Amino acid sequence: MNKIHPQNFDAASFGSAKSLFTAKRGTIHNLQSCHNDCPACIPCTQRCICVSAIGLSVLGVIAAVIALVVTVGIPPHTPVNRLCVTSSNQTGFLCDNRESCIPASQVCDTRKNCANGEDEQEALCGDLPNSLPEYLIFHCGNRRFWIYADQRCNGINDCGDCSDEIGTWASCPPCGPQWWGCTMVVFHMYCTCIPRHLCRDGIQHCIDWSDEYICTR
Ligand SMILES: [Ca+2]
Ligand SMILES: [Ca+2]
Repeated sequence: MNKIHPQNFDAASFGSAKSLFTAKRGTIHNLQSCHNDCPACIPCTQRCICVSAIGLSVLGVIAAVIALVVTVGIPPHTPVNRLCVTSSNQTGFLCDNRESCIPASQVCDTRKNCANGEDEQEALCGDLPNSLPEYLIFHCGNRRFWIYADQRCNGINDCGDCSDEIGTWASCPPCGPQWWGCTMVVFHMYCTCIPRHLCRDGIQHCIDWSDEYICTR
């Protein structure tokens, strides 16, 4: 015997109604949760609350960054390569502002020569000379000693053995017009060139006395 089914019964509709009921229950639950989390946010769903919260957070961060930039200014970018040449043609260190080029010997001398003091930062000065970039250093003939790169070929015997002035590695040019060339000097401060203002000053600087008998200021 065939069973008689209700003529107006539709399984799909039943499923939809069940889904709708479930969805409505979920909506009610979400609204309650929404109300609990944010009483001022009615009507909205839980998703709206989450999206709104994230949106507000992002806007807050953006506003804070803008306020910081306006107040403090745009922070300078650290130069990738700090090697530079000073106005006096010396090897130098480029500051964060990318404009100031300080002589190598002003790095890690305990004075802040760059505006932000980046020439005295721990990363550079913590383990001298190993913590310094190689371009800031000149290794003397005696490898136990080192000087700053701008002390090479400056006329002064910084290494103590003149390897920074007359050594092969120094490769210095001949004495400039403000200097007088000796074959060898008496005092240890200079190597082969002495400042011309020391010529004929009554004190022997060159071994051959040329600074007192030949040199002219
Ligand atoms: Ca310094
Ligand atoms: Ca020197």
